[in-house]
Amino acid sequence: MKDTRSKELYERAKVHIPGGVNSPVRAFRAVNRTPRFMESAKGDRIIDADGNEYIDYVCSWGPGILGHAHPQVIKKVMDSCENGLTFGAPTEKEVILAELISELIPSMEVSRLVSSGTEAVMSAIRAARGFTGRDKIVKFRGCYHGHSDSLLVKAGSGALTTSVPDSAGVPKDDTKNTLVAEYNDKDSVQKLFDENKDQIAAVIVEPVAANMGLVLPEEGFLEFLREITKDHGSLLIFDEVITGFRLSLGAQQYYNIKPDITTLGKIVGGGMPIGAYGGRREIMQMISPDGPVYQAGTLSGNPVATAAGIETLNILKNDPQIYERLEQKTRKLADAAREAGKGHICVNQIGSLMSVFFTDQKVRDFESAVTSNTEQYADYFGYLLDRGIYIAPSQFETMFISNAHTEEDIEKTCKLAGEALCSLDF
Ligand code: HOZ
Repeated sequence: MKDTRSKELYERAKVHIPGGVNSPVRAFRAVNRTPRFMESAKGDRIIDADGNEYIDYVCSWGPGILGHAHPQVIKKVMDSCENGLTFGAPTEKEVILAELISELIPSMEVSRLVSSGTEAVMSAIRAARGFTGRDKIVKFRGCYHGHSDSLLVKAGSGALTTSVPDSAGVPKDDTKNTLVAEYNDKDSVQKLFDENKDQIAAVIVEPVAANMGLVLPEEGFLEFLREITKDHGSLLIFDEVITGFRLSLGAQQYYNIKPDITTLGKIVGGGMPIGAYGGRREIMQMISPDGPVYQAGTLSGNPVATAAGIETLNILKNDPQIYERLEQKTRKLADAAREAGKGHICVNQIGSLMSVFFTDQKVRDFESAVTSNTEQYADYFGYLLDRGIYIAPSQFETMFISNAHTEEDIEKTCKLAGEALCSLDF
């Protein structure tokens, strides 16, 4: 497979862009390869600068649930562009999107649109602190909530991939109120509440952790978080930047738990940069201009992004069977990998998300996730890349399946993934 053009572009990129990329995982360092520079994508395929075509299981890290360049979404975006790209003033589309969000995720009675998942989470934390009058927050080791200062503590995703779970440039003072518990470990949460009575503003969690690879909540864990936060007058924040509209409309519907605040990104913008945070009216009334918690943005509720988001959510809403179809396809991929790598790998899967870990342990938290042999992951990645299958260039990200993945492409992937696993030296 030719990669001359990608290599040239990477060399040029390194001159004026840190590490040659605008987001670290894209540099392919964890898989010892040169990043592929992409040029176009349609349906379940993505094409690089050398003309190589791949079946894409990154799906832009989640937003591509309908597949790339869905014609209805593209049409809405084009129509919206014709009318101007940004106004810095309210539009009807923002109202429609907020109504749609609250219809599909009822716990988000009132929501505010921002420009990214990072911004949504940062603002949600501020809202929780403003509402409770408390400073401390609890997060989980290996969960990633964007790159705002107070949340870059024991973070997953790119931070974990590059082995920097705590970032340089973050003053200690900015993280002194961030307490860290273990995912799926109720006792570790209980201990923090015992030690910090009446000081915890919120517990923030990815209801399904998807940034240390995919790690599912064990039975009762999310229920426990709901109870303990309620009992202590703290808020429960579900970071659904990845899971929102992926498992069902939200992970909260999937698990039947109602958080106080939810953050969204990715799918809610249909592939355009957007984020949202929202919750009960009394909490969201704290946000400026109604209340004292300040948060603002010129591109917040951007008309082109809201157009893409509305169309995407309407397509999902009008096709309730979509989640069953996504689950079936993903289960097929997961079962094929389990069979081929029996005894050597752990495959976690839920809805249209999945991860293959190169460990014989059951992966249920950060500690077990990092037992995965990342060199084997790199070999697995390379084998698939060279044969036209594009998965996350990091063990600590997740695979995303879209509605556009055809049965034929799923079959092809099962076969190649099986071969890749058999080729490894376990
Ligand atoms: N670490 C990000 C996903 N969880 C990657 C974002 C990107 O590189 O686009």
